[in-house]
Amino acid sequence: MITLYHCADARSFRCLWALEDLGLPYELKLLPFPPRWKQPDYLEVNPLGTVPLLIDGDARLTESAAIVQYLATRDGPSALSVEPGRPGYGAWLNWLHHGEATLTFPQTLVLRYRLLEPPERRLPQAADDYARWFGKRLEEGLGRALSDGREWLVADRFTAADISVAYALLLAASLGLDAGFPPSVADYWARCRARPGFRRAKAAQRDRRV
Ligand SMILES: N[C@@H](CCC(=O)N[C@@H](CS)C(=O)NCC(=O)O)C(=O)O
Repeated sequence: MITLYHCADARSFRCLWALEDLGLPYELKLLPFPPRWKQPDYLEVNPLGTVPLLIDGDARLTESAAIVQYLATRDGPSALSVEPGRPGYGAWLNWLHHGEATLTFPQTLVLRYRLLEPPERRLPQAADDYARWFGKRLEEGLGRALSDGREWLVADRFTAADISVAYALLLAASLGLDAGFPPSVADYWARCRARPGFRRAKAAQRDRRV
């Protein structure tokens, strides 16, 4: 049985969405955020204190993009994978990791220095700079890619790459950065939110909220 440690709408949402989309059985451990303060015994399970943590037999993974890739390929080719040697394989991997490394990372600085730190430790200039940095990368990367009218990022179908990138859009919406989405990105984000797997993942975290 796969176990996923998760906080509502944190990066572990990518993993929950992939589990739901693939229809894999799993146990969900829903934690309060941030677990290192609100559930310190979690540090015994994951000394990093971060979510996601996915345990599957002897596999222990703590990187959300790697987990989505792992789940998509765990049992061989799946609806969410693009296989080595197939058209779009390189683009699939690149978008999968772009979603975290390029589109989510700058937003965590906005989150921290605009909202999470106590007022006296906030850094409006850093938060504003990284909000702009995110906006530029979004426009130059995802916005430009979608301007050819494609529905999904690779292989003419919804894949794990879309899950990874769409999570970055979810976080942007929660930070109020979605007002700057180019129209093609706003439409893509609406398509992603309408996916049955996205809705089931949202319901799963809602039903088990602590
Ligand atoms: N690169 C990792 C980052 C994991 C991470 O930092 N997760 C955040 C939630 S989105 C977290 O657990 N933060 C709590 C903390 O750092 O104490 C991933 O993609 O999973």
